[in-house]
Amino acid sequence: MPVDFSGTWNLVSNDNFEGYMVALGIDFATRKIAKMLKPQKVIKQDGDSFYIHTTSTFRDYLLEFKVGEEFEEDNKGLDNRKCKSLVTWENDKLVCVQTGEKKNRGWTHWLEGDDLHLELRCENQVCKQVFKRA
Ligand code: VL7
Repeated sequence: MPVDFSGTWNLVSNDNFEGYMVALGIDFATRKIAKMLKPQKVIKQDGDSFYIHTTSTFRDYLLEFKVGEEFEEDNKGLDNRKCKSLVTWENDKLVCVQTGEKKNRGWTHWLEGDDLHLELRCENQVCKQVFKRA
């Protein structure tokens, strides 16, 4: 059975989100609000087609892609930098490389038990998020 990330997921831990946001150049006032948030992710997966909607009381972000197909990402409402993104499978992990102005930018999703894990990377910063099913 291939891995299926579909579902509604609530953030339960968020390690070094501050460092990740600093690396992205997010201003102090925005960081202060952003780090209080408990975002929810709604993921719809149909084979290699993904819809990932991250929502919060402050901002939300929608990403749709197919694994193996590079796309333009605008990061609207986040750092607003454009990049070229490519998501691939590495075994059962979903790995995104975001090529652009920021070095070493990307993220990895995987399932562990019934939890959804997300590692967000930018430059020398790694943020680790864990989500539980709503
Ligand atoms: C998306 C936030 C910090 C700006 C607001 C914070 C709003 C809720 O890209 C992401 O996930 C991938 C993988 O699931 C799918 O797009 C992470 C949150 C990153 C970066 C920037 C702070 C302002 C948080 C949208």
